[in-house]
Amino acid sequence: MTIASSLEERTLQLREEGWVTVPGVFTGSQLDALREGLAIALDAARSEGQILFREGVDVNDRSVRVLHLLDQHPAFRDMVEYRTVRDLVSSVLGAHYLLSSLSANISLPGSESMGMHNDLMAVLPEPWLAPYGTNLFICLDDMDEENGATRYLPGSHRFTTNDMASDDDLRRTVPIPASAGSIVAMDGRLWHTSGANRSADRPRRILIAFYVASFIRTQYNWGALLPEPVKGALSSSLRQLLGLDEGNMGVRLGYAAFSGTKQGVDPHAH
Ligand SMILES: O=C(O)CCC(=O)C(=O)O
Repeated sequence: MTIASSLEERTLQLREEGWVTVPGVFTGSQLDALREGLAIALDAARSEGQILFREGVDVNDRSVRVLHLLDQHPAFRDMVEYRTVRDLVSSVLGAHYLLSSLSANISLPGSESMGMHNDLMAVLPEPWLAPYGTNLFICLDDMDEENGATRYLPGSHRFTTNDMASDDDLRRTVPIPASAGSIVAMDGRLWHTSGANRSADRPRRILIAFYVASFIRTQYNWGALLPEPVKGALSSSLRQLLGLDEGNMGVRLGYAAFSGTKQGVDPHAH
């Protein structure tokens, strides 16, 4: 597959294939800051006794999940707002979306593939008729098949119900290799999993930024989760991205009655 290089090409690939890789988004000091932020967040999670192995999601404790990042380092706040990131998200979700969660999966040698899933199922019951969510995987290390690159099932962003998936799917998945600093963006309907890390000594760290259409309830209750001093220092656009001020009152779903015109508007349009 050729690399989509313009926003239009990326939007098209996301629509047609259900995913796209954008190489080299974070480099140099930005990438270093994200890695530093993750190390700090991991230390904090350990010292607070947070559970890093998510039983029922991952197979063994070689998959280390860090669930709280946003308040741990400014690099994360900058990252979720970064222009390339927002352009990618808008290309799937349009203008009205929220950050549902921001976490990390550190896949250590010996980690196994988690269950096959799409990400919309975490926030929305089937049928999944439109890409009401998009997940961005921000690679902090090079990832390839050996160290557990994310794997996806081709064509599965067209599955609308759970029973369109089968036990055989994992075998038919394809890895998405990506270099450190790249973003792998996925349509929330695409079925995927983490790859097994078969390397001897190559951990694979990714940040997972999941964005949802703004009528969906976010996985994290940001208002309750973030410490007051952190919330107080957020930019207004970041407050909006986290749904801190308006609740769901900003949601209009595009219906004509709210637009003040007689023109019908497709509520599912993006
Ligand atoms: O770690 C990966 O490659 C994928 C993680 C994932 O799909 C998830 O946590 O939902």
